[in-house]
Amino acid sequence: MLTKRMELELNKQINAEYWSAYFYLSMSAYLESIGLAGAANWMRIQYQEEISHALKFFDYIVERGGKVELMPISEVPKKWNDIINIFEETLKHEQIVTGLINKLMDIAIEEKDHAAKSFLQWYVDEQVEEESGVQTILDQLKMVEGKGNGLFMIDKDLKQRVFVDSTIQK
Ligand code: OFO
Repeated sequence: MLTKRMELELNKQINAEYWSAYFYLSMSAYLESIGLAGAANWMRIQYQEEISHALKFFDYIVERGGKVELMPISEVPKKWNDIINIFEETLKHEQIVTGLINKLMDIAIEEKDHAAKSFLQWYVDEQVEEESGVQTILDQLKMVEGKGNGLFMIDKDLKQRVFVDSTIQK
């Protein structure tokens, strides 16, 4: 059984994951509007990943006999300066999410919830991948100053990304 505090914090994280999904979908729409279909695809896959992260929390609360409570999703930005700015904001956001996951882990420790600690470890590891994947793209974009042939090639590469549900693979 989850403690009330743990249940509330896990529910809040469902909301944070949906906010992330919405954030990346908004970026995807913006990237489509400026003709970067590959980067738009990458963000759309990112959106799908966030949905899978949210559902993993949802299923876990149910499995532990808790109550899922969905909260309103607050507004997301709609406009950015350029592609480098988008990936900088993405990295910044993932670093914030890493902080939220670490805080959840701290709460699981305080609540002496060993099962939740084990569950949350998946997200701790996932955040390492999230940050490093975004950092790599950001480095490449900076190398080509986010423009010209270099950007064309990176965008082509980002078009290749497909959704793999890592929540059921690990
Ligand atoms: Fe759910 O990892 Fe990104 O936000």
